[in-house]
Amino acid sequence: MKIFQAMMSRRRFLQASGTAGAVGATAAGITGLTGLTQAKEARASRPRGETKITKNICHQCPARCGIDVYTTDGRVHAIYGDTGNPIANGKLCPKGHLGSYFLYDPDRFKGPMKRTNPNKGRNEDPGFVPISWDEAFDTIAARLNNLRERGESHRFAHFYGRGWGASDAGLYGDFGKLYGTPNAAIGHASMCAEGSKRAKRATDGNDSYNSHDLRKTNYLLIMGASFLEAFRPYNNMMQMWGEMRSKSPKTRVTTVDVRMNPTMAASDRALYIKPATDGAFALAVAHVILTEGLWERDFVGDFTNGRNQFEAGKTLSKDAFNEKWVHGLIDWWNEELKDRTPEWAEQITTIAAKDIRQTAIEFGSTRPAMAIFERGPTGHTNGTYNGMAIHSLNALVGSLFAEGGLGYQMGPAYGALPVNSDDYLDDYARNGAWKNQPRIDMARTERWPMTSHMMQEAGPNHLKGDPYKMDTAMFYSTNPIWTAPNPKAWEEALKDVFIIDTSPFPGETAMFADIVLPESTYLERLQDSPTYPFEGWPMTALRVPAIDPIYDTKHFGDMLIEIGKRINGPTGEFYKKLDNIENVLRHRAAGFANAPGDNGVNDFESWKEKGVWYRKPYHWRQIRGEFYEWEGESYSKRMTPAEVKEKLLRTPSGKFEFKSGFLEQHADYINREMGIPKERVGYVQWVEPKHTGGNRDLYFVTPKTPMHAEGRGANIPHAISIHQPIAGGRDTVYLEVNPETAKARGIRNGDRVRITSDLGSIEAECRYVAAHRPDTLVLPFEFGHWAQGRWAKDRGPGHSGEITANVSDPISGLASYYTGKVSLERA
Ligand SMILES: Nc1nc2c(c(=O)[nH]1)N[C@H]1C(S)=C(S)[C@@H](COP(=O)(O)OP(=O)(O)OC[C@H]3O[C@@H](n4cnc5c(=O)[nH]c(N)nc54)[C@H](O)[C@@H]3O)O[C@H]1N2
Ligand SMILES: Nc1nc2c(c(=O)[nH]1)N[C@H]1C(S)=C(S)[C@@H](COP(=O)(O)OP(=O)(O)OC[C@H]3O[C@@H](n4cnc5c(=O)[nH]c(N)nc54)[C@H](O)[C@@H]3O)O[C@H]1N2
Ligand code: SF4
Ligand SMILES: [Mo]
Repeated sequence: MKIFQAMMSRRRFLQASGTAGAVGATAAGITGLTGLTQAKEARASRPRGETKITKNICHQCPARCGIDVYTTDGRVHAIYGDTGNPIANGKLCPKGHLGSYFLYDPDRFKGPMKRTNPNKGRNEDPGFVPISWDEAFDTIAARLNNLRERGESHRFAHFYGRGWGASDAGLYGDFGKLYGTPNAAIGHASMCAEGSKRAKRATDGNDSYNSHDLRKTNYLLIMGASFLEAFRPYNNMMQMWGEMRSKSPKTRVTTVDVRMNPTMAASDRALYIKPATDGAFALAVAHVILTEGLWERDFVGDFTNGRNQFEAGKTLSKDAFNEKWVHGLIDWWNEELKDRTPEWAEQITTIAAKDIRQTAIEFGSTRPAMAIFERGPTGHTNGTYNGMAIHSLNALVGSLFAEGGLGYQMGPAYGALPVNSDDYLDDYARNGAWKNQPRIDMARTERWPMTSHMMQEAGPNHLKGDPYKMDTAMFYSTNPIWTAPNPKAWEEALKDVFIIDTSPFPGETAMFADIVLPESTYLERLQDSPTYPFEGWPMTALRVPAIDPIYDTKHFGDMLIEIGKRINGPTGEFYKKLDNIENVLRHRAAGFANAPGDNGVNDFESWKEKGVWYRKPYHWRQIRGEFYEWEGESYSKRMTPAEVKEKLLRTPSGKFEFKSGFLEQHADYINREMGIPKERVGYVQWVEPKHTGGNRDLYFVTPKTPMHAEGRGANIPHAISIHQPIAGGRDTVYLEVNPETAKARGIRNGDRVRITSDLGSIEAECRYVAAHRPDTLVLPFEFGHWAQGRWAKDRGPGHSGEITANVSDPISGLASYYTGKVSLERA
């Protein structure tokens, strides 16, 4: 009898899991399995097939780890780190292994659809009905052609978040130029980490994140960057941590944060800083490096008489110092730094003067040393100035382009596209009215002259009709209706815009879509992925589909090309020649023929096989104050100052600027927006932050955790169930509160609490964490979705974005996510 029952259930299981792509059914079958016997039988009954391993790139964060995807009988069943990928080195963070949950998410969109309910809102069912791809593309193209004919093509906007490379966001430039819209590429950078890029642009002239030579560094000062939770490339950071902390001499680490994160817990010294005051700390460190005579003379220069004359409070004559690769040092000292003593900084940062001095002496006397930072110091209204002060420390100790120091990421040796967009411009593309229109987000206009993107402004601007109203907007891997600060403004804004969403999953933006064009998941698509800043040498990886799309989905790049083909005039011709993404990538890979990768990759086929092209070494090196280029065997080609200015230190002076020419070019704007006297705007300096929240008494940060995948991981059940390992969050996230702070408000561990900002309130469950600053509340980001599938929707506490005001650093445009003050009470 028992045997009969077991056989029955086994048969039922096999029926349910029948191989022909019945993916959702299989998941249900597995859930239905309860006993060990059944599991064993399921294993025994698995049909034997050949296992195929394909190369791919994890999609969950910008680390871009290379993965080996294991597929047997058409089913992806395992993902491991690719041993041949220099970032992954055969390892992954826990999220990487969970990628097949995206592929087999039962809530995925199964094919293109259109909306039937004209009303949009959280509680409106969109009434999606399936349509063909042709109908979808024709509908969109008809709208775009019509806009163009009316001279209103600027009212079409493309929004993107995680752009990967030449096969997706890399196509936007040509689209904008040919079709005629300034809004062809509104990226999420200003909702991400733009502050560090702009701080670097202002000081060393490069508008980019740094590459790092972590293996060789002996001192790391980490300020508001989650090295062991988020800092890019995350998985590799964990590997580097192991190397740095086990080599001899061990890399010493001081971490400055507003809460106890794992990085701080693992460091040699933990310094709790008052939020938004990192600039003051870094200036005091710089002050001590100078007064103690610890600066790198080969890079910075020296006093003409060879004696250190930096003395607190004392101005100096410019002639007394010969600057080498820095600009404005003595002016900076006289105008700002001479008074920035550790005692001064203690008043601002709450970090004891003796700890600041000690950190400065260690940092200044250990070579090579690096100061790194990310969204902590820059997620405030004074973010760019904070970042500039921190980055100045790298110049003072000569770490730029040095062994064990910081560089800039090189791009891949890609070939040209088969067609050149310049040959396909019609009169409208060249001279149409669209040319005089600003971007909808007002980036790079008088309103935000120093920014590259201002996505968070686009929704509110549309709402005001200033500079105009959008007509149609297409979203690629971004969901600002949920991730932007004050996202409810976006819910209002997107009601009367024709929305095209490309997410494979039913996210919030998709709920407002008029047309859904579901993209294939990353395991099903062909896509390139040049590395984010890593070790500097160029690298680009490839996503090779592990299986054919299991639903009726396409690659975003192919959607863009298909829409392009349907645009009237030469634009359509251009896209017909481009044809498809594989063609694009084959032409890009042709560039490898003249620059074969270190692993032998020299064309499209070998790229597919190995999954990654890279070419070491890094091309440039600064050695004891001289810059060299690699010449086949060594860094032997000495660079002239003109070459350094053109290729590396791309500032007006061709040097690292403590008095920033870039900021001085915008003196009127900075003076108007930040109240800094015009003649002082260029200096790396302390600027008071402007917190939102009026008299509220607590800071509020929403940091990333190891299980967090930007805003797109909440539909992975395993990831969200262990999202907050430190505070013990299971299937939810807790609000982490210092017990003193909680008790003063009569809040017990585990109580339901209300967090209130200027925008309103959200509720959460309180968890005592004694290691955080008493004035700072911590609520990891990713929960509180009102869409995004069954595991994400309505789970956990309220959404932190809803109490995050939309204010930004006027210079970088980075949304000040960490700057709003809140109050806390029992709910
Ligand atoms: N695991 C994981 N890794 C990721 C991502 C992910 O989703 N998950 N996303 C990637 C993306 S898109 C980004 S932008 C990066 C971001 O990488 P990070 O900037 O490193 O990450 P955050 O968690 O935003 O913030 C870093 C730290 O700043 C602290 N902080 C807040 N305010 C202040 C302050 O005023 N001063 C100081 N010193 N510290 C402060 C926070 O407590 C936090 O520990 O991570 C990338 N890596
Ligand atoms: N309160 C608060 N808000 C924050 C932050 C914070 O710390 N606190 N962090 C900010 C940061 S650093 C960032 S980078 C932004 C990120 O914010 P966004 O730019 O909005 O990016 P994601 O949240 O990752 O949204 C990705 C969207 O793409 C969809 N998607 C997932 N996979 C695919 C795919 O394969 N193809 C396509 N076409 N779509 C896909 C998802 O369903 C989702 O709708 O959020 C910011 N928002
Ligand atoms: S989530 Fe990021 S760090 Fe983790 S495996 Fe994927 S790409 Fe790598
Ligand atoms: Mo980000």
